[in-house]
Amino acid sequence: MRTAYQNDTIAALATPPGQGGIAIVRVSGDAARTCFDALFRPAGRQAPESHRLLFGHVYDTRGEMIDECMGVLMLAPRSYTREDVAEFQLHGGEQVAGQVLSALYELGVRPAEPGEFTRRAFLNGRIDLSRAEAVMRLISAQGEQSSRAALRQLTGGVSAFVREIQEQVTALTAGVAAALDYPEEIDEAEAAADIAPKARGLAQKLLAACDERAARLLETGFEAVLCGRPNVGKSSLLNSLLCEERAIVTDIPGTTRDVVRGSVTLSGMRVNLSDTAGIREQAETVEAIGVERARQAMQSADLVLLVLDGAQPLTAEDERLLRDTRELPRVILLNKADRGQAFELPDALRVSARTGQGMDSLRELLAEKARVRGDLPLTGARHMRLARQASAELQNAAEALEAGMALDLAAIDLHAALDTLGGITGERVDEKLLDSVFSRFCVGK
Ligand SMILES: Nc1nc2c(ncn2[C@@H]2O[C@H](COP(=O)(O)OP(=O)(O)OP(=O)(O)O)[C@@H](O)[C@H]2O)c(=O)[nH]1
Ligand SMILES: [Mg+2]
Repeated sequence: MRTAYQNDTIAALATPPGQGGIAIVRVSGDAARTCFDALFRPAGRQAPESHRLLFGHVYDTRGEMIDECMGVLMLAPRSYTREDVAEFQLHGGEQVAGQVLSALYELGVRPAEPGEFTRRAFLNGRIDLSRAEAVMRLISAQGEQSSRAALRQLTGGVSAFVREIQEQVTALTAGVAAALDYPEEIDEAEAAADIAPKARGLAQKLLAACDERAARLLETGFEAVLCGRPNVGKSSLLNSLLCEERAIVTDIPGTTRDVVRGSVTLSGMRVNLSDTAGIREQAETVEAIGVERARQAMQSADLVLLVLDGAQPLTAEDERLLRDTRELPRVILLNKADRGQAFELPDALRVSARTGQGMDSLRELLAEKARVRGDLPLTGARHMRLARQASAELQNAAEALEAGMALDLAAIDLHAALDTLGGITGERVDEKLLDSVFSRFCVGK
């Protein structure tokens, strides 16, 4: 673990910028305590003691009062960064926080870079890299399910899974080393026959742990696209699902020209809905572009909601859309159920954007389709990339052993896999990786 970084003292606003109830300025580093003593005066002459929230006032370096505030000192190592940390909880508003930060800068503190507090927590060994990333995912989580996944990662789900595999790979390397060191006692072919299937099993376990689709859904949400010919009620359905008048609704066919988007959270999952231009052949220029966009949106959707007017007989355009979407993941909605039913279609859901009929079933269906397994060991893109690489290396080791190649060749692959796995938890990382992980954080975290 590298700890020889510049242990200067950093500060940043830890709450979101702009207006708010309170603004927290966080300071971390060797000078945190002296800065705290210099700027904060507790009421009632209480001596600042670690981990005790105190009421008082904060002053600038000339002794002018900036604000009434709460102050807390968290001395190393019991702090977020494992360094001395001070926090000022100020009245919300950038002005006050800005003045406190300026005072700190005058005392020699420097502004923190994005993610620098968490980076220090990592460098000081308080959390491993996968947990640091979990902190970031928790901050940016878009729905309850993604925040739960991030929390699982934060509490060590990824680390535990990876450590277990690392231990088993280490055991395999020990087996190979023993066979190499004691050729008289251990038969090489027997050792190879024992180790190869185990390496293969671990390779498969790693692959099975990567679920790219689930990761994407947790990160950005489930994409559902409303499509159909003009005037069937796509925009009305979007508005009804979003519970707001997002898209323009008129009785003129061809009202929607562009893709209109909105998001809802259903059973803790973020569902992104797109309303599209009604699809018809004889559309004029602007509308034709909209139709093209609608077709593109359909192709990349997790689910196509094909809307038909259930109160009118199917048109040639409807028939064509039914054919065109047959291979796509789709659900057929027969809208305008309040106006009666002109035809039957198996597996179609009867709804009415006007009366709300069937809308609860539609929400349930969307939630069901968007659900992801709750026990995924790996959901971060970086983790999955490394897990796939380690899996391939284990696979190579197995193949080398099965092909009867020298054991030390397999040993090279096994060590490579260990290295790769170490990259997930951050045991083996370089500065560039740290920069790329932490630069995605916000300042103050
Ligand atoms: N009776 C009834 N009318 C509806 C229903 N849903 C939509 N409408 C009406 O149908 C007309 C078209 O609705 P839109 O939501 O604009 O239809 P669209 O599919 O978005 O149309 P384009 O944007 O032109 O493709 C409007 O007059 C709506 O009020 C419904 O469930 N029942
Ligand atoms: Mg529309």
